[in-house]
Amino acid sequence: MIRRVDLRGRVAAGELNDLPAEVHALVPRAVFDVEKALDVVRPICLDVRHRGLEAIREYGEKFDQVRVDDVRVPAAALKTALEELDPTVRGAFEESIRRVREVSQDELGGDVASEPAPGGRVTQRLVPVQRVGLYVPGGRAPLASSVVMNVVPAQVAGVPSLAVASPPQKEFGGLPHPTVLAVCAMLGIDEVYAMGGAQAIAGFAYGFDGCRKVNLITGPGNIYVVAAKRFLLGQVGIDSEAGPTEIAVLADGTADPVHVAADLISQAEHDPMAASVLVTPSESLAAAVEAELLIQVAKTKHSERVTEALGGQQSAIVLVDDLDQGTVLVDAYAAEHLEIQTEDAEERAALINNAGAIFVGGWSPVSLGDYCAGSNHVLPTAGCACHSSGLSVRSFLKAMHVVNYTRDALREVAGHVVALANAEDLPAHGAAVSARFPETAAASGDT
Ligand code: HSO
Ligand code: ZN
Repeated sequence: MIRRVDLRGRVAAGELNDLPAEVHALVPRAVFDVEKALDVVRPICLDVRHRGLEAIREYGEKFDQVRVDDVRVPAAALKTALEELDPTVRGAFEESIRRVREVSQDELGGDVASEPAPGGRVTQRLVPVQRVGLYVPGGRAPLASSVVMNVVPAQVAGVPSLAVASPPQKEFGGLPHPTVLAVCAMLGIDEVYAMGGAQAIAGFAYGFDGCRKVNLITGPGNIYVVAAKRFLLGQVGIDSEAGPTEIAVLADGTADPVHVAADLISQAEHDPMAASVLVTPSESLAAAVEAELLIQVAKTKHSERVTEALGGQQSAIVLVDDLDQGTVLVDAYAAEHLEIQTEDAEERAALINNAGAIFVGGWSPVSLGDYCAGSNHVLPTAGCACHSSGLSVRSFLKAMHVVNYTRDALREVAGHVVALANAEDLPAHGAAVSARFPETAAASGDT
């Protein structure tokens, strides 16, 4: 079901720092060949650039098997979707939205004003990106919760113009999934497009008849969506690349094997390429989780997909000498989601530098974070957590320095500017300052 990697006795304590190099060989990630997908998406993106809406329609027909003449979802369809949303689901979305909004507001921060010299002011102003395109995948299950995770932080950041794209679904007459539409309506988003895949990303990046180009595209997607974002980077801003989902669990003998197994299965449910990794020094926990997996996988709805994910090379139970070695290992692995289910979970979480998000203790499972913790579920995968952050209100804000010096403050530092300009053989830079002080010959630096 899930393979074991036994690391016990293989790494001396003093060699812990070399462990990261081994980790990727021990637990190789699923092959997610974005480079290869680039060959497929490049012509699609260029075609959308040249032929716009008609190209989007044609690719929709080809890949989503449905011809959509009106790519812009009519307001009436959004209204109907909300009216028809199950009240229990609506209540759950409302709570999810409330929590993500509260966390986003707390994280908002504000402008930072400094005065590094008297009369010399530098203010860092936070400015929202002016127009954002949010992508919501269709795929196996419509991830309507991703609408919340993208839209709410963008709204809290103050983004004035937001558009959503989601693939047209044949069974819904060429509209995106009704739950996606209902959540858009709940959040007051009225600009929604029935378009998916690389053609949707290119449509947002270049704009097309009826849709203004956006400045930033966020949201997860399949390998073609990821490749299109990579291809269009520069033309448009993007969030970090999202590959197949990952969960790593660092656990000791105090963890409940029933819960650990359930959590490993929960993320395996997304994708046959999903990675579920348990790292533990406890032989008895490893054995109990293996037994539990057999019981729970047999009963779970998507058991075929889960079995494939757990059986893949990207998933494993890794036995380590002790929790310190396990901590180094999970930190090097830089999982999208890291659960820490140990007696000292909080202290251990503080030692982690690399993870998309950390879930501390036995009562903070990843699926809580997927929907209702208030945290964001759009997180860096494939080890990108060592350099990138998950989506948050900050993803939608740009920091802009505003420089405002008085005459005296400029005169005070003029000599330094001139000296540095001359040192770089850029005397015109210095002259732009000294020209303002003709009376101070010394400040010109070229006497
Ligand atoms: N675990 C996924 C997000 C998600 N789960 C959406 C359920 N719905 C990636 O973080
Ligand atoms: Zn999930």
